[in-house]
Order: sequence, then C-alpha cells, then structure tokens
Amino acid sequence: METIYGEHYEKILSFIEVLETEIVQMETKLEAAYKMNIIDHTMTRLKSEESIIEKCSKKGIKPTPYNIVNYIHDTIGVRIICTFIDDVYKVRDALRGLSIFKVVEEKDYIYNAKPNGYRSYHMIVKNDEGYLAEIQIRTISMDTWAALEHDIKYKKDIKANKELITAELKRCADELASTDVSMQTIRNMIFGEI
Ligand code: 0O2
Repeated sequence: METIYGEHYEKILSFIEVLETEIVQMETKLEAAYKMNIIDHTMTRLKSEESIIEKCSKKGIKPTPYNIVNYIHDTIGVRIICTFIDDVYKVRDALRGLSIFKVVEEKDYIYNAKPNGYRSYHMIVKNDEGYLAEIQIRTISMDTWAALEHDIKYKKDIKANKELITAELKRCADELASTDVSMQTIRNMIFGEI
C-alpha cells in the first residue's frame, strides 16, 4: 500500500504491534506487583497523513518518508491513561525498564504544567531500527481536559468568547489537578500509606 510513510510503513506498523504487546504485558506485571489496576486504558494511533503534512509544514520540512521518520516524534502516538497520579509514575518507571526501545526524551508536564493548564507526562522512545514513538501518560481527568482543549485548536467556527473559554479551561485544569491530588491522598489513606 502506498502511504506518506513510503518504505517505512510496514516497519512502523510492526513497531506499533510490539508496543501494544509489551504494554499489555507490562500492565499485567504492574497489576500483579501492586495488586490493583494501574492502567485504566491505552490507545495507540498512527498519525494521519493530514496531520503529518501540517506538522511538516510547521517545521518547514518536506513530508518525505525520511523527514517524517527522522523529524516527526509522534508518527506513532501511545496514550496510557491511569486513574491516579502516582500510577502515572509507576507506568513511567516500568516503561523505562523495557528493552524494546531507548527513552530519548522525557517531559513532565504534570510537575511543570503548561501555562494553559495542560498536564501530561511525555516520553519519546526509539527502537533499534530508529523509529520514534511518543508516549503520553496521564490521569483520566488530565485526559478529559486535554481532549476538550484540543477541540479549540481544530474547531474554527467557535461563536462563544474564546478568551472566556481559555480562562475557564485553565480554571478547570487547576481544579482537576487539585482533585487528582486529593483523590491520591484518600487512596493512600485507604491503603495505609499515610
Ligand atoms: P496533536 O494534534 O495532538 O498531534 P512537537 O510539536 O511534538 O515536535 P513539542 O510541541 O515540543 O514538539 O512537544 P510536546 O509539547 O511534548 O507536545 C506533543 C503533543 O502533546 C502534542 O502533539 C499534543 O498531542 C500534546 N500537547 C502538548 N501541549 C498540549 C496542549 O497544550 N493541549 C493539548 N490538548 N495537547 C497538548 P501535537 O502534534 O502538537 O498535537
């Protein structure tokens, strides 16, 4: 099949399969180790041709298979959603221990939230063949917020006051973050960690 990924397409799909299999195994091990659910759900996607073209144009590069594979970090996107904040870091530590890739970059937007309120833990990983993937780990509330905020960028015909929406989103992000911390504290109290 002819795609924007050219000769890399099948190898990228194989990497996605490996990632999905390893994450399922990792989840089973985490559940056994902590005797509770650590991951709520996981999603994997291959970036659409439209998004690839848009990102290449933002970066000022041509959307050739070589450029896409070498300069676009999130052709493969993995999102791991946890219920509690501590679980995000348990998943991060487990991912660091996997041998199927090397972690080449990490960004903690949970401790260092973006000014708009975006919170998430990001890892860029690279396999032996040089293919990159971006793994985003966050709580359910961080994910719900990110999905809603994402709509602003793509919905061009918003009639309501955009500044008000941005301010309200920031307020919600901070309230959700505070609730995430409270929920974590309550769980720690229930399980005798406090
Ligand atoms: P999309 O449409 O989700 O794919 P990069 O642009 O990846 O080369 P950058 O921007 O330094 O480099 O990476 P960063 O900050 O780690 O962001 C990568 C991805 O995180 C984004 O991909 C989004 O998916 C998500 N993200 C980052 N900031 C925000 C934010 O403020 N709001 C929301 N909703 N998501 C965010 P894309 O390709 O920019 O977007």
